[in-house]
Order: sequence, then C-alpha cells, then structure tokens
Amino acid sequence: MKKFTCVQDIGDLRAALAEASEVKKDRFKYVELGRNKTLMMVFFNSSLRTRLSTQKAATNLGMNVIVLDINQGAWKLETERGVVMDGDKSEHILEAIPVMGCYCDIIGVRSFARFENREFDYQETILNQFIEHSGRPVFSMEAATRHPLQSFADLITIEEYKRTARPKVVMTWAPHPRPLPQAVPNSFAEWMNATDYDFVITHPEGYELDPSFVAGARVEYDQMKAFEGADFVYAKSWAAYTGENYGRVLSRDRDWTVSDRQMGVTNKAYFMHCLPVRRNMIVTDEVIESPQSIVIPEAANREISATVVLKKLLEGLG
Ligand code: AN0
Ligand code: CP
Repeated sequence: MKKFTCVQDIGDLRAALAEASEVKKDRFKYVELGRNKTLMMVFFNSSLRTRLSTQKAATNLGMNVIVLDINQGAWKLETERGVVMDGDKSEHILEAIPVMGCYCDIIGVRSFARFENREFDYQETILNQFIEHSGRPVFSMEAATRHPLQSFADLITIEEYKRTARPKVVMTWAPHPRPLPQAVPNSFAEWMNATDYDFVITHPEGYELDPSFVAGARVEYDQMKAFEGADFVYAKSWAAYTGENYGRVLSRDRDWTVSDRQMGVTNKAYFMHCLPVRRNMIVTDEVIESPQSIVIPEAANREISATVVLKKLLEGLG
C-alpha cells in the first residue's frame, strides 16, 4: 500500500478484517517489520485517540516515532501558493513538507476541514500537498473529508459485536454547540457502503451530506423511524454541508440527543461514537454508561486499525 486516505486504499475488506484479527491475537507479530523505520505524525489539530493509538501501533511494529504539533512550537505555515508572505506566517508548507519527508519513512497527517472554503476542504488541499511533496507514503489521521483509521476501527468493532450476518446500522446526527467536520460521518458512510449491511442515515433537514458519500445509503429524516430494529447506533454531530450553510450549525435540538427513548425502539442496539463525545448533547449519561455502549472497545480497535495500516504501508516501502 502506497497511501491510506479512503476505503479503496485498503483493498479487499475481508482480507483487511482478517489481518485485523491476526494482529489483535498477537499485536507484536510483525515487530521486526518496522526496525529502523521512522513514522512522523503531523498534527494541525488536537487529538487523544489518534495520537496514542497510532504511536502504539508504530511501536507494535518496531518503528521509531516523531510527533509534530504544528500549532505548538513549529513555525506558522502558509498553505496558499502565490501569497506575499508579509504577515504572521514564517514558513511555506511547500518547503516544510519535503523537509519533514527527509526525516522519516512514513507520514501521518491530521488536518481538519477549516470551513472557510468548501472547495479547499473537499479537494483535500493539505493532505494532497503532503502526498505530492513529501516523497513518502502518507496516511490520513483525519483529513478534511474522511477519517479512515476511525472507520476501519468502527468496521472491526461491528464485525466483533454483530449478532446477524447483515446488521442494521443507523448513523444519526446529534446536536453539538460547535460546527464539527463531516469527515467522520462521510467516512463511516463510505465504509458502510462498502459492506452489505443495512445502512441508514438519519439527520434533520439541512444536514444532508455530500451525495457522493451518501451514495446508495437510505436517508430517513424521522429519527425514531430510523432507529426501529437497529442493531448498531452510530452517533455523530456534523455541521451543514450544503450551499451557503457550509460549516454552520443549523440546529441544537436536543430531541436528537441519543437517549433511552430512541434506544428503546432498537433491537437492543449497541451504541457507538468515535469520541470525544459531549455527554447530554450527543448522548445521555444513561446510554453511554449502559452495557450496550461499546465506545471503549471501539476506541481500543484504533490500535488495531492503525497497526494493520502501518504494516501495509511498511510492506509497500520496497
Ligand atoms: C472531531 C470531529 O468531529 O471531526 C474529531 C473526531 C474524531 N471532533 C471534534 O472536533 C470535537
Ligand atoms: N476518534 C478520534 O480520532 O479521536 P481523537 O480526535 O482524540 O484522535
């Protein structure tokens, strides 16, 4: 594998899931693979799980790890070409990226949507600059439009907990005080659409996602109807995508907060969320603390998805 930014990059999902369960049985099985190889993780945004699980995955594979927080100690980076750099940015990303590439073998990048310009975000301008200019295999640690390490971990988790061959998986929008990226819901939809699950998306009007991610999924605006018979409930807040409203919060309606009311009409659904989660905005204390909540095993699987992805990138170094 030469890069990992979307579901297509991982190849056959069955094979990837088989690798995940192999790694989960013995996470140090490939500890020789990464000897004298260096992973650089570059963060433009905060992280707890991605930072820790990806570093752990790299050490499972015997790699060295360098972490750079762009906003804490690095020079402020200009990202647009052609700008006269007479403001507060000291360095251009077009030099910074190839320099980073000099010191490592693989680069992970976290760079969220900025919500200033939908085209800039949806063209994955920052991630693609890394792919183009670093000279190294690049993987996404959540970019502007997708969070594939999360979605892969989500898929592993559903496979572990599912009670029927073709579970009903419902992704629901939930309220949040601040505008959050569409990367997690886009990516989850992309990965669910690559399976044969019964996948339903529910959200208030105005929160329609990019149609290329929704693809064949069913969209149901009535949340209670969507939850009927669900085996998995996947909650996430996101800001509006459509037109003038791009990046805006349109609703803080706490009727959409996942509570026992909605969980009561499901097929004893498991509750999932990528975390961090705002309690009593996204989900009630009762639901997230219930035995049906699998948010911690879901987070634990981030180590597994990252180990498989780094293993495949190391194998591709040649
Ligand atoms: C981020 C998001 O919604 O994309 C990261 C989630 C993994 N969440 C926040 O910024 C709170
Ligand atoms: N789920 C997830 O990616 O969490 P972090 O933002 O803490 O890395």
